[in-house]
Amino acid sequence: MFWLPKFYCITLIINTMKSFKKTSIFITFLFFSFSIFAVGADKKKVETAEFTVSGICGMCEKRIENAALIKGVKLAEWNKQTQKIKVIYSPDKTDEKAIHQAIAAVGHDTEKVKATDEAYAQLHDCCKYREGQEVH
Ligand SMILES: [Cu+2]
Repeated sequence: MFWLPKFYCITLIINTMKSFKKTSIFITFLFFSFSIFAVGADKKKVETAEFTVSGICGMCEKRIENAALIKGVKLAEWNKQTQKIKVIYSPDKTDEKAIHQAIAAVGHDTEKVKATDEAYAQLHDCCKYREGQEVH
């Protein structure tokens, strides 16, 4: 019976190859998860800030959010009821102060930067929040 050891030998080779395949799949998987982790760590370099911005209507919302979306800002969401804006930005490209200034430049006061009278005067009449108008 010469075929038996041969058979075992082949089975052994196949099994070794199978486990090698599994190992290489595992190693490949490990490698990819590390690269994904590395990319994820890189992309995680963002900061979130929330501060008060004065405004009263949907037009204000668009104006404030557009102004806040300067380079490096990934998300800007202003809520007229709470008067708060939430921004997500990359601290490598910009900072919170720059966002305050950009919003003030289009006529809206923030809790740190007041809009100039000139910028405020450019606002639409229904957006004149300093006149004691209700949020609408
Ligand atoms: Cu408005």
